[in-house]
Amino acid sequence: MQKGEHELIVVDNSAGEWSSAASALNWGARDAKGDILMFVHQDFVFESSDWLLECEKLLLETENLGAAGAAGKGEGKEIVSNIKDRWPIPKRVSQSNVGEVTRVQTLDECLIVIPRDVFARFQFDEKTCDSWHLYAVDMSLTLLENGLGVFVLPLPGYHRSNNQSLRSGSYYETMKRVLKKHRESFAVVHTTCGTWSLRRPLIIQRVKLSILMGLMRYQDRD
Ligand SMILES: [Mn+2]
Repeated sequence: MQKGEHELIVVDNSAGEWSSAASALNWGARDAKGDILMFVHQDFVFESSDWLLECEKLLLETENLGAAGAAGKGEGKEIVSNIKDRWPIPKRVSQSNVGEVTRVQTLDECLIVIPRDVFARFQFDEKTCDSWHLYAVDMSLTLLENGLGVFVLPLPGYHRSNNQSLRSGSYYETMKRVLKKHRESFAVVHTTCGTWSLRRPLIIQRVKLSILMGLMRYQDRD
């Protein structure tokens, strides 16, 4: 159980009521009462009981806050995060440790925190992100375009996920629309699932990435 005042809103899509994460999460936020909104996957584990308190403290110290998350990617080589993923054997998503609130370009979807007043101006884009992917990436880019900062929090956690999204066709369909939407503002988009150029056709980049993933899978068997 988490310490600190909070309200839990469970968005249950087991009956298929929503056709996208963006629409489900926008619905969930509609009646939320807090000043800070946290959108978190059902398979994300807070590994300490004061996670929310720590998070709130860090957010209050962060100036020009647009959004914050548990994992993100900027221009650096590695993913910025202190969390682990993979199931059933956890693995750190990054080799280096984050010691402070760190600026990134985009956040991973596993956890994204947005102040209520920011969310009043920018909801998740249900048209661009009409699948289950990239809604936090798109939100991050929109916030940057509007002069707000996007940050990773130096907090631990465990995302019990095996990152299957890169193998789905809807991921690339959504990515195509995200890149098109933001192509005036960014030459390159860095995500926790890879870096994408807005100037080269996506299909070429997709082939390259597939080859890379094939090699990684091969190495994993060692
Ligand atoms: Mn997940």
